[in-house]
Amino acid sequence: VHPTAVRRASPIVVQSEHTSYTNDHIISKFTNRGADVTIVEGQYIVTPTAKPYEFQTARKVAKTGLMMVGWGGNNGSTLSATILANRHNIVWRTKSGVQQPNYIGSLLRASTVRLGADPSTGKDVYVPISDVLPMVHPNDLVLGGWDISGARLDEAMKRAQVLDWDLQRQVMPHMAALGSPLPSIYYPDFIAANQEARADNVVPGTDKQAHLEHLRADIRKFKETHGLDRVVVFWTANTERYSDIIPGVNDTADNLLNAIKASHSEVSPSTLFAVAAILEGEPFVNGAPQNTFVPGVIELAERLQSFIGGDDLKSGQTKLKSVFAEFLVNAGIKPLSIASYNHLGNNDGHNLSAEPQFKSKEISKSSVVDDMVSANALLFKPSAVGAPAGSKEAKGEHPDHIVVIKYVPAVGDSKRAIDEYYSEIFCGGRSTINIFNECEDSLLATPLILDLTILTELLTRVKYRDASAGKDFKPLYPILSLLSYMLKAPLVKPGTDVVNSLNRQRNALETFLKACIGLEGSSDLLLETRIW
Ligand code: NAI
Ligand code: DG6
Repeated sequence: VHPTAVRRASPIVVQSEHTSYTNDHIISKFTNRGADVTIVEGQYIVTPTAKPYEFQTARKVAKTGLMMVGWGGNNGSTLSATILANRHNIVWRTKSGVQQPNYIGSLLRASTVRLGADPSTGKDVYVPISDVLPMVHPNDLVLGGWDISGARLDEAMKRAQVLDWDLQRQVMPHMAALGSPLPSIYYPDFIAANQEARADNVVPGTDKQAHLEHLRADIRKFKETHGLDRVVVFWTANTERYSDIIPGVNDTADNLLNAIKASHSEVSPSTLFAVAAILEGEPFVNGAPQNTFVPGVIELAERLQSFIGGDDLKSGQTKLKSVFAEFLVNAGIKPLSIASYNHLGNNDGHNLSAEPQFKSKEISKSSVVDDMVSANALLFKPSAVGAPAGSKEAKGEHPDHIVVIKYVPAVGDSKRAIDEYYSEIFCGGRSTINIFNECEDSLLATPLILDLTILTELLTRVKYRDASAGKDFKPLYPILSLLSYMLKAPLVKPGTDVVNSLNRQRNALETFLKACIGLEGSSDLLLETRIW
């Protein structure tokens, strides 16, 4: 491709032997550097490794639809209204003045990466992350989805009580034009009984195979009606209870498909949606904490090479925890206990006031410090080999960690969260740090749904090959762990470690995006500033 054509079509042009551009693709060479470490008689023997890869990214952004499960909820309606406000450039009055629509809180649309330095000034050059590779713009997403509540989108937005009235008032006709969510699958046993009154828009019957076919037809129809290349199916519906993992039912892909045929009671609505998306070859992202991805779903996604990502949006309290706990442990300070409380009064809080649904959330909120703790054996005794299973020694040392959520209707969507970090410091000293934060829950969550959708679409366009073996390009592994930054309990390739550290998650993503244009990952070495 002629360099001028590249320049016109792309905000960044990499001039290097590692990067080439065609009309259809960006192709890059990347060396994955690491180290093999073995311990021999107490000594670490380290062998640096370097493996060459090539990435091929399709340049044409897919015309993308976002089908939300739970479209009429706080997140679904807020996301729709804010996209419409941005698309139609609606400005509104608040008590503090005139407010412009924006995408603040979106990693992709509102944060930057360092590309390098300007040789004439030596100053760093930063670009929006969304400029690194071609990505869908949130304003261009085609919106749709399902909800067990049939409220039209304008009514749903009003019910959510998240957005300023002047914005609601102006965006109302656009929201009304979106219509009502499609009828959804409602198995009352999976969400709190207090949600029953909402369920006036459900697909009739109890035949789960028929329900699966129904959802697949919905996805196909949405795709056809809007002429879409890609549909991301996104669970932003109520948190479900955990499904039991039962051998013969949901432990393998075939067993799960048979369990759906037999309308087995342990197949949840979210699992059914995931299976429908996978069978349609469209990505599915789980924004809630339940174990939608039972082993059978993962096997099915692998078998059909269909992308999945989850679990549970990491918006406020937990995001801060993944930064703060890492700060303590990496500073050589030993957290002894982390006590997290929050209360909120929206419908999510109402659903979570039931014990089985709270349990799902408690699990996803609790796992977030595990990797930081296990990375520091100087502070926390690792699990003892040979210790009785389930014993304290087998689990290894860990800070006490509790999570409490209470439903307080009066505060609505404005969540209040309190965290106490109680730590051991130098020579037996103690430090207590308390953090209180208050935020509009859905306004933190909404940009994450956008980031997850946009990244997911991008990752379906990236292929790789092992350059040393001269193989053909193939898609990435179906579990998109590169989405981890936005997720509380990241789903990863079975057998690989979960990374919870927010900094490491961002670094992984940034390094990957840069690798796709043939640039090395970010180094803060800045050697030129440290030598003569
Ligand atoms: P919400 O309760 O306002 O909305 C959920 C919607 O899902 C409701 O409209 C409900 O009618 C619908 N629903 C329930 N079961 C359904 C089904 N089977 N099919 C289709 N629709 C169904 O909740 P919100 O605040 O929008 O949150 C959505 C989910 O995202 C929850 O699971 C929540 O735990 C999770 N989440 C929210 C975060 C936030 O900060 N707002 C952050 C992390 C996760
Ligand atoms: C109560 O914690 C409600 C939850 O759904 C949260 O608002 C949501 O999971 C966000 O959690 P966090 O811990 O990231 O703020």
